[in-house]
Amino acid sequence: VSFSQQTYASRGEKHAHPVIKQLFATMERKKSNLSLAADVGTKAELLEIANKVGPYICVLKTHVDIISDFDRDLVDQLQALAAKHDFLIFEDRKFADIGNTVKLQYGGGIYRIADWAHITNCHVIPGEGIIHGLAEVGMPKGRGLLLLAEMSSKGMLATGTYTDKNVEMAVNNDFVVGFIGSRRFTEERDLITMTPGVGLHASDDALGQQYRTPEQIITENGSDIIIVGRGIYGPGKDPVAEAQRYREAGWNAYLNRINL
Ligand code: BMP
Repeated sequence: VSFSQQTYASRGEKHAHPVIKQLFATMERKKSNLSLAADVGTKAELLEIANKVGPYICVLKTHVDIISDFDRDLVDQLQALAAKHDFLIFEDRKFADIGNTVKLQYGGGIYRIADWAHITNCHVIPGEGIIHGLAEVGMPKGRGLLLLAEMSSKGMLATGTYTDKNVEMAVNNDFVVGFIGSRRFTEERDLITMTPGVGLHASDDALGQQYRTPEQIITENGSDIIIVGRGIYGPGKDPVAEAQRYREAGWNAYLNRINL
């Protein structure tokens, strides 16, 4: 049976990676396959939205380098919210340099991402060394890595053999737990897919983002988690009401899939 037709709970029970085990258990407990892309500019705004929307999500996705007043206390408070509301933290760093450099970027600098992010991601444009460099830092801490096998934006270049190479590298590296992309990529091991570019209606923004619906992504394409940003906190929106709507839409799309 394809992984897409199994429940999150049963996949979690069998999973070899501790982060994904924890993730599937969280998803099942909260009946949520929703990740919030919290692209806000200040510490106060990030903490506020994480606290409000936290009850409805399985993963909080951050871009810490857009926070103007980032500090150590933000990390402490985010970790407290992750414990309080039962979600994981995914720093969407998109590493893209040689193994030795990404090792320094992941473990050090101001952000020290490996200390607090359960999950991060990278492009494999430099070759497999990027995964090995990140793994040296992240594996001992029990972290997981996603590869950007595809992107959601118009004209993106991650297609064909480049996407296939991502899948090959993922299957062969235990530190890799899955992909950013639009669909399920392999049955060789239970590598998850998280999908950005999700809206309740298919549409675009002015800078190339393309939105597809939870049904397209979860039910039809077999992805595991929807990532939603502006659909939840965009102008004029009530983030709690929208998060509830997306959670329900994502979960129903999953129920429809496993009942197929
Ligand atoms: P929004 O739903 O507001 O369009 O936000 C999408 C989020 O997902 C952003 O944080 C963006 O950086 C991220 N993202 C994306 O949109 N497409 C990709 O292919 C990969 C991403 O990480």
